[in-house]
Amino acid sequence: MFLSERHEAFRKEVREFAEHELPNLRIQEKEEENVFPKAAVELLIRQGLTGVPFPEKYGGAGKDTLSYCITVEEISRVWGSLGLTLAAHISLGSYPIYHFGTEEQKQKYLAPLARGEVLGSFGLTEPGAGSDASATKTVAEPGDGHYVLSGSKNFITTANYADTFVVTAVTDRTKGAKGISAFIVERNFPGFSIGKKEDKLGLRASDTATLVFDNCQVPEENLLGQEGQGFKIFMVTLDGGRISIGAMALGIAQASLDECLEYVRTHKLQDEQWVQEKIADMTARIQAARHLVYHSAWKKDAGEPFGKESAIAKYFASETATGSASSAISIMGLDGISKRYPAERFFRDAKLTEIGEGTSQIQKIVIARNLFKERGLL
Ligand code: COS
Repeated sequence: MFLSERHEAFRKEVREFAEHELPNLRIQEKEEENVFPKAAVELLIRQGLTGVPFPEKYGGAGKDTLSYCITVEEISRVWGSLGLTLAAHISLGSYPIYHFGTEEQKQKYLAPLARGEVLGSFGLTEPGAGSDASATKTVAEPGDGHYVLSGSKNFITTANYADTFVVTAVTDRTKGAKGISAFIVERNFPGFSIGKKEDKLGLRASDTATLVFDNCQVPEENLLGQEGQGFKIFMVTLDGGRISIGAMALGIAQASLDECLEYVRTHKLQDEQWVQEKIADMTARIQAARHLVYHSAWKKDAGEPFGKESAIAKYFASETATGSASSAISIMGLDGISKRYPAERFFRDAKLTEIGEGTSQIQKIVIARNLFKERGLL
């Protein structure tokens, strides 16, 4: 895909930052020890990457979605956990406030998020509401000037380190998806706490934990959008978020290929036809995935519907990431599974991209439903 000089220059800048600054932070150790990369987040803030796609008047960098994709791709190429932390902060923790928030909410919450003064998080998933996102059990009862939230959310990215949480809760049980509302919750609201931290297969330095609402008092003015609009707000947010998971998958896939090429060079495997076949396959799929991810970003920036394209991009890029990471290990043999090389980390990290922000199966539902709607079948 043809990128403008401006985008190429931005990629160069982010790549140099990621390649030179991040490896000093002992990535492998942090991953093994399950430790959140605070120092790396500080570097993202210093580099001005915490609000890439938001206007400058809200503390952002005023760039487009394509630049944001490039950012997540290049960071994830070096450190998947940091790429995920950034993607969750921007696409999930900040974007719904930017798109659906009042001017007051944007000034109060979005600006500090975009400037990196605080981190954002997003609470949708519950023990009984994963793929079936409208099965939310967390409730929000209206009180005197506030709502009272009760329930819990699980597998929430950056739960222990975020200050602002955008969450869903049921305000009217009789209305199904249309009875769900969205709220902005601050970490220090009474009745809100963080529960169990997950110990994960991959992306171990990214923080994942449970949110607990025990009669949590949320001021009325922290309702995001209108009552009953929460499910749509979250679906629209996920349409955009899936572009960034596609970009993250692309970064991991590219990292696997780059690692493999270095191994082929040092082990003189260039003449092996089976190696050529695997490398060719990885290269073709990565190139196709890159076109799909950038195309969905371009559609979003052009103001066109992009939900089908982002689902296609996420589906294809995430399966490309797991496939590339697996092929890299096959080429490297036992070295591929050794902790002496990062290939095994890419393999473990890639799997989340097929699951988070909607599994591959969910992406296929979204793709088919959108297509049916376009063709008048639904
Ligand atoms: N944009 C705007 N509105 C949307 C939408 C979107 N992308 N997707 C759904 N809606 C609307 C529908 O139009 C419908 O409203 P109307 O009744 O006014 O037409 C309403 O939301 C309900 O939609 P639908 O009937 O399609 O909902 P389903 O319960 O069938 O769920 C899926 C649809 C499966 C696509 C949804 O539950 C989903 O995305 N699940 C995966 C959730 C996920 O990604 N979780 C990851 C964890 S968060 S990191």
